[in-house]
Amino acid sequence: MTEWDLLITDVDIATMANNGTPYGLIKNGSLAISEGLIVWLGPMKDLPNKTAKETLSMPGKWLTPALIDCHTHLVFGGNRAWEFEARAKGKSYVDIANEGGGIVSTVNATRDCDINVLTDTSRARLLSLRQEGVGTIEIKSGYGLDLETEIKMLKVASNLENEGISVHKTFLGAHAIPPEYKNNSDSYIQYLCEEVLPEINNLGLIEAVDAYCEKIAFSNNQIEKLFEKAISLGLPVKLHADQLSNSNGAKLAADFNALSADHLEYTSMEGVHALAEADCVAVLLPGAFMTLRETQLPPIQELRNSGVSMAVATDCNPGTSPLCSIRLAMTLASNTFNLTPEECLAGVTREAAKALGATNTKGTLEQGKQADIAVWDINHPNELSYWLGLDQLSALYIKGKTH
Ligand code: DI6
Ligand code: FE
Repeated sequence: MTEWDLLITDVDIATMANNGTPYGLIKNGSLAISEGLIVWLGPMKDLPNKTAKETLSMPGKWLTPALIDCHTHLVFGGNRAWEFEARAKGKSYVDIANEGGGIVSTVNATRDCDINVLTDTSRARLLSLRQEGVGTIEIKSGYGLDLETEIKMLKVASNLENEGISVHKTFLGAHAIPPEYKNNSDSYIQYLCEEVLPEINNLGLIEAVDAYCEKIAFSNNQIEKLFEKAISLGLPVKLHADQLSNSNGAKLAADFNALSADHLEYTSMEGVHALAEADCVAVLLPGAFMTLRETQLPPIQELRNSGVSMAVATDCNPGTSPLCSIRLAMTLASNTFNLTPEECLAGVTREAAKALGATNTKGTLEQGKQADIAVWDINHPNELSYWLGLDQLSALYIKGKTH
């Protein structure tokens, strides 16, 4: 029998597998890696008598799955600090959007941005996430709103894979109505369905399609058209739903078997039941809730009671969530949305993998899964949601390699 590539011993492991124990805990365990996969894990006492090319004893450390940020708009030009300032002086997000600020101002900045500058500024945000243990990230397009710039954004997102993080790319052409289609949003949706989405899909640049369902963005009807097109191309969908008002977004997402419905502050009980029925993940975005000084909480207890999977993500974007810290997203999910620390960690591992349709390879530490592993200097994984701003990452393995 060939030897293992790497054996890690004398560690506590929060596998996050649903095995009936809190955090899927293995006390005093060890974990073996070969060819980028987890090939064995369990208590030290059960460790098979097998050699490894490299063995690392890590007493006092904890292993968790590498973290997953399953909802970001990390690639964008410029920033909107001036808008943040205007909100501090009392303006609302909707007022600013209606006055020509908001998403459209980032669209202009992204269209104008040189691809190298776009890559460098986006990389800085990505590295902030990686240094906190993020091994997989989802990145949406949606600040181009024309074929050329949407492609530019998605190419930048692809290039960021060179930083050792795996990137899931999502087409969010239906993010806002671009200036060229002002008062003609139906034609814009038609343009997306007939030209942009098929071309971007042909280029192999995306794994999913998202849309923004809101009064200031697109109607349920318009999104249905886009989703029908996505499904016909074999692409799964997800939705920004019920963030600023209840527009039955959760139900719309569920009707299309969406991977996830995201935000959900204004989701009704009917929406919660629809998510449960469709096994659609609720992605909670406390950074946007905090930045918009929102007061309407998502229906957390109802989601929990109905058995809806809950993920947590940064929503990293220049307008509503300039958040480049997944650890802070976890803390906010606990302190603001009342998630338990275990739900927060599951929300950025197991449930985030589900939101990306990646449960076969990621999200838990189990035999056969990809060796995406974060090593922490902590006494218990509840600390990962507890500290604000403490760097506790000791190492990050992606496909079995350290970064
Ligand atoms: N995600 C989004 O796409 C919008 N809100 C949110 O939480 C707006 C992003 C923006 O203002 O740029
Ligand atoms: Fe978002």
